[in-house]
Amino acid sequence: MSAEDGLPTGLREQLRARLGPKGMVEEAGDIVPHLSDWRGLYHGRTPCVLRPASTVELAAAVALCHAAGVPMVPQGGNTSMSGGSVPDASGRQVVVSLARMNRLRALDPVDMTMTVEAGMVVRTVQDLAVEAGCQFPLAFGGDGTAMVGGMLSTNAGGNTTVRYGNARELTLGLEVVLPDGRVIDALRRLRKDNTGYALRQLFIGAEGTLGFITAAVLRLFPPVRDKALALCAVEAPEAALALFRRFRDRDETALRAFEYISGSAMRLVLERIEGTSLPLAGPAPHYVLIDLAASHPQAGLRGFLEAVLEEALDAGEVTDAVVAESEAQRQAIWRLREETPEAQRRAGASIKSDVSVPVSRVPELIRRCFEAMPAIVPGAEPVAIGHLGDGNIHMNLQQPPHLSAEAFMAHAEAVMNAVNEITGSLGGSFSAEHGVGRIKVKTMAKWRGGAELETMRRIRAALDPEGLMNPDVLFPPATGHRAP
Ligand code: 2HG
Ligand code: ZN
Repeated sequence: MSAEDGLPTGLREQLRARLGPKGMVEEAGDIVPHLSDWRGLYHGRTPCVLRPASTVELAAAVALCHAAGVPMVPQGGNTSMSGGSVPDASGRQVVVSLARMNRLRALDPVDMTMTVEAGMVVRTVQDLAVEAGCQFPLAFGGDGTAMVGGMLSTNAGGNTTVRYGNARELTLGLEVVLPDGRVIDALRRLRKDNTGYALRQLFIGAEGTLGFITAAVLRLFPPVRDKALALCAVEAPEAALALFRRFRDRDETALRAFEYISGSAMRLVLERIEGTSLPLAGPAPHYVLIDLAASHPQAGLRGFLEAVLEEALDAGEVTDAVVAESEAQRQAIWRLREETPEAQRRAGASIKSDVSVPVSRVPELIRRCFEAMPAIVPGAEPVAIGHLGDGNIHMNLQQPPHLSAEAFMAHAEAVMNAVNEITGSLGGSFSAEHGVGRIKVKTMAKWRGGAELETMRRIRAALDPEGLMNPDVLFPPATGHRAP
């Protein structure tokens, strides 16, 4: 190994020869964007960024790195909320960007499937599906930058889980480059395929610890031909849950998203994001965004939405509501929800917890966390948004003006632990959709320790005995007993 190079002798030349000039980023300035995460929590180093153009090229590069014992960090759009896609500070971990592998391999509107490469941006998947007269329903705030590989490696959920499930439920087949460079080609577009272990489900959500997802067969659905959307003011989290139950009971097939926005989140967006305004009579303690969609062009969703809202107003669940009158207003209302993370970023540092509980426990989660978080950092305001319909709330705390970002972030662990304790007591999960990444490896030991984590370690050891794949995510360092 040459010290300043960070790579074992000869490997750089071998990689150059295999990947060509476009396949490697070596200039320090060009490497920089690959070294930090979106939230600015982690800053690492890497000897180079590999940018293979095909599965064959990637497999060859991985085999070379594997033979040389070089750790690899897969990277797509680099939008991880948990620090899952950047290298550590050692300067030994090679970043492998999937960005050039962004082709559409097949789209079949009869089978309702789309075979895409890992570097395709999720928004492009959505757009191509619409062009073909279908839809790919998975949607989340970062989908204009995030790529298919990251979407699958974190089992992304987002806004439409209530109707369509997570990335897992939307994937029929996968192609994977294993840590030693061998390729699993399981790009089958079958709804029934009982041939042993569902291996694809192992790689989905593995955060790159078991290999590189290079392509996937995604499920498509009939297009949205009728839709309706409302923003509602509600007095209490219990009312938001009651409203969700009302809509689900009247027609659960109509719900496409049922989102929660705390009064504090809405205020931050209105203050920090240009061009936003509240389309209601005045501010409220909590808000709910209801998005309905159907493939039938005359599903009558607008009338249905108004009728159910009328009932909810009579029942006191809703205090004010607006129904979108145009596509522009619809988008403006969605922006009020989707811009919260950006508004939080502009307002300073934030301590984030991405938790889920059974949907019945959401009000208790909100109440208890809103009390517990400021008790740890007096003066700091809880800011919560989330996907109420599937029980996933982003329970965040905003940096108060009287504390520096550093002094505030020193409380991060205590705040996240408090939220996790409450979540755990309600039968929930400390990571709903953002993954474990680096930020929650310790939490993993506490909440998934014992046989569950041990089984994951064994699976990992079977596929990657040297621990070369994304070494710093998911697993807490093994302690004491013999762990594989
Ligand atoms: C969302 O739902 C994202 O907007 C980000 O998952 C949540 O910033 C957050 O806490
Ligand atoms: Zn989310």
